[in-house]
Amino acid sequence: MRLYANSMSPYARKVFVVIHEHGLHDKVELIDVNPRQKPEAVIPLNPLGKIPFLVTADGLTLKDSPVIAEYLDAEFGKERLLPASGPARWRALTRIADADGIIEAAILVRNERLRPAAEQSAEFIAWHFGKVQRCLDELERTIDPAAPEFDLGLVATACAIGYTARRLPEFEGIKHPRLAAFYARLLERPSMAATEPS
Ligand SMILES: N[C@@H](CCC(=O)N[C@@H](CS)C(=O)NCC(=O)O)C(=O)O
Repeated sequence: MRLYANSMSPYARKVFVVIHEHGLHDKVELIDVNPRQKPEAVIPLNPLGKIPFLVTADGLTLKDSPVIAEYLDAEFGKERLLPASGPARWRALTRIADADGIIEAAILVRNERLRPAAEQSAEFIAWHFGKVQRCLDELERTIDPAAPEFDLGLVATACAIGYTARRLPEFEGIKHPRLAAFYARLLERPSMAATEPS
């Protein structure tokens, strides 16, 4: 299989964790690509121009990090990281949706801030920043940093926390104490430590 991704992508990090957890390095070849810098490597296979996407051994092109992560987990994992059914599955999927929403809003804020100052919209930044802030505040209230669970929902949550801490100065150093403890706990997992962008 070929995984088109980028080692800095917070979405792809979920997929990297699944690969690590299930020992799939021999099965998945990483094509490290930045779609904006090398669109010709991405667009013919994925017209959306986004990474990650996975070309399977059967020639299927799977897109969207939750889909790819679930595919690798369901097809190749022994102990599932995404529960197959029941409340634990719906909780994990909702955590993934929230985490990806945090990342999406954080990317929009960051990209807007990278534009020339005179062209930036303070309203746009505030709207998307508010999403990140509220979701992190909610996580701070609800997450149990000491709970011993580990599933794809929590991996996604940690990927979002790690991304906001790296890319939005307001959250650098992980300002929420329970989230900091949670992130530190997940980093004890070799798959999380190995996939932390440098
Ligand atoms: N929902 C997608 C989002 C993927 C995504 O936006 N990836 C970014 C890289 S982190 C990208 O490819 N951006 C280029 C673009 O949107 O044109 C997923 O979870 O895989």
